[in-house]
Amino acid sequence: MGFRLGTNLMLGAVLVFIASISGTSMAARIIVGDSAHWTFGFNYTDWAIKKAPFHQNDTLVFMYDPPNATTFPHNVYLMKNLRRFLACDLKKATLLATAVQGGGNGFEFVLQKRKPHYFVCGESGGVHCKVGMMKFAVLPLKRCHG
Ligand SMILES: *[C@@H]1O[C@H](CO)[C@@H](O)[C@H](O)[C@H]1NC(C)=O
Ligand SMILES: *[C@@H]1O[C@H](CO)[C@@H](O)[C@H](O)[C@H]1NC(C)=O
Ligand SMILES: *[C@@H]1O[C@H](CO)[C@@H](O)[C@H](O)[C@H]1NC(C)=O
Ligand SMILES: [Cu+2]
Repeated sequence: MGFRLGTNLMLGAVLVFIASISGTSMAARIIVGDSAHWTFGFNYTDWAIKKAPFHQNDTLVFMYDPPNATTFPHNVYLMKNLRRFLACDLKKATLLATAVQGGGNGFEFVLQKRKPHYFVCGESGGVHCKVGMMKFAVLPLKRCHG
């Protein structure tokens, strides 16, 4: 069995988002990881907690260089449910962006639905998710106008 790094914290992060109530009127373009971009070993749970709340129609931008001889490949998956997210189990996960789609201006994902979204990097059979902390949950909130 693999690591179960930060399982309770992941759940905690989800609850923090559910508890949040607030809103702004403009959809935001949010670079995942800010200047760290989408990379192995950055704590995306911590990042997401500090970045919350997210809102419906905000755009997440995943930036990662295409793989070459000296860099690791990354990708972006949307996990099926919380249980699979916590376990870094890629079964039935949806591939959103391949290893080459994070280049240039990055891969953009619009948070259209007000439901939990579980993002992970699926590289190395879940190792980037389990060991590299490349996983975070987002619950977009309703945007309040005025
Ligand atoms: C990642 O961030 C969370 C939330 O701030 C923190 O509780 C956790 O200890 C961090 N994980 C590691 C491995 O540092
Ligand atoms: C989100 O964007 C879509 C398409 O631009 C728009 O139809 C919808 O009203 C927007 N929803 C919110 C809550 O802003
Ligand atoms: C691999 O990609 C990195 C990041 O884009 C770049 O800094 C490096 O020069 C590249 N290495 C090679 C051998 O192309
Ligand atoms: Cu990765």
